[in-house]
Amino acid sequence: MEESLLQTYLVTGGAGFIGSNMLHFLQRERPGVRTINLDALAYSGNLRNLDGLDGSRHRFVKGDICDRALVTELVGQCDGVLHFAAESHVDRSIQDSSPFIRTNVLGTQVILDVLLDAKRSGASKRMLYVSTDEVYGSLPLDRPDLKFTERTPIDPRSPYAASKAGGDLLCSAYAHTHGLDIVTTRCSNNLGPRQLTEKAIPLFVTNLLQGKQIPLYGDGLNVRDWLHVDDHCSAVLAVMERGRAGEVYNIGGDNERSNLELVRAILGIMGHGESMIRYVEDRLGHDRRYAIDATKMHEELGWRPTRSAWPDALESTIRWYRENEDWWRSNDHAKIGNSARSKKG
Ligand code: NAD
Ligand code: TDX
Repeated sequence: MEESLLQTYLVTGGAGFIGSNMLHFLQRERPGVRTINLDALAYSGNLRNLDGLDGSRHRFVKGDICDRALVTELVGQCDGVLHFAAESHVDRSIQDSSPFIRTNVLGTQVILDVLLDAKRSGASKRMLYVSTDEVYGSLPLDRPDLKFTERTPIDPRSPYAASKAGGDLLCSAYAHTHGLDIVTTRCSNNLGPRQLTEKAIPLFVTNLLQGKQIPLYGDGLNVRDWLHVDDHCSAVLAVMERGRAGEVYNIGGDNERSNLELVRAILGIMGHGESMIRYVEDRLGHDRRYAIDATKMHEELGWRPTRSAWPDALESTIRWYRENEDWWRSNDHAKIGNSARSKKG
């Protein structure tokens, strides 16, 4: 897809963590692009995330991606779709998977059907589906040589990952069967501003800011591959503009840390000792290790992370939470990990 042909993107889930960072990123990097932001303002959506956007280039529409009439109307007004909207928290999917199936599978199907209608009427539009590395399942700790590539078989292990894999597979099926112009990204764990306090890093940091302990699941040795959200956004833009139709692109920062290493780094930066760690009952089915091989992004699209250097990315993220207490206090209702788990031993 030619960059110059894209005038307006429909961004779903733009009031959430990554979607809102994408909107800010687009305004900085692509002044000619306009955005329509379709977001249901679920518990995870926050209009404050849109503060600072230039309203002449951004329009917010409160609505559900499962609302076919609304999606049809908005797809009619755009040149391409960046599909971020989702139920995104693994622990919530363990408590109740219904909203995950509805939004992540059925909502994605609605958008695909609307794009199919548009194509049949002669208006083919590209969609980028924001998938996740979690669709690949889990890697063992004793095989550091193994990483997920785009050819690794899908093997989701949480209801969240299964619902994302459902959307992901529907995208590839519609691309194959109907020739829809779909590109898919599978990114590793993001950190950065405006992430909800239910997720590990904001939860840990804001707990410390309130003098509370960090709830660390299990033995703390599970490994995640951390990427700054701005690097995720630059990768999404590269794939949207230059990715090949029907292809999947892995996105990651080669930045693997065990949760214990992550927690120790946070404690060090924030000036606390290990007494602030509270080992708690493990997450059910807790995936041991995620690690992304992003060679295809490097070699085919020339993309490289520029904001994910460690510990700078962690330090700047912690600084954001220190400086935006109003924001995270207004999101505190989202925390579930802390209260839902009992102390171990
Ligand atoms: P988030 O939970 O912060 O935001 C999700 C947004 O989607 C919210 O604004 C919410 O209101 C909106 N939404 C939910 N259901 C909706 C519906 N039915 N209709 C319209 N809007 C709806 O999530 P996030 O962390 O920003 O993740 C964004 C996307 O990136 C998701 O698809 C997620 O699977 C994917 N992803 C996230 C990460 C990560 O580390 N957070 C990593 C890889 C991929
Ligand atoms: O209280 C906690 N204690 C803890 O030890 C929480 C909330 C998490 N953890 C651990 C679980 C994980 O190993 O920290 C790690 C990160 O947890 P989350 O922030 O919940 O992320 P994760 O489950 O890895 O999934 C994230 O990355 C992939 C996003 O939430 C997904 O949306 C994305 O697809």
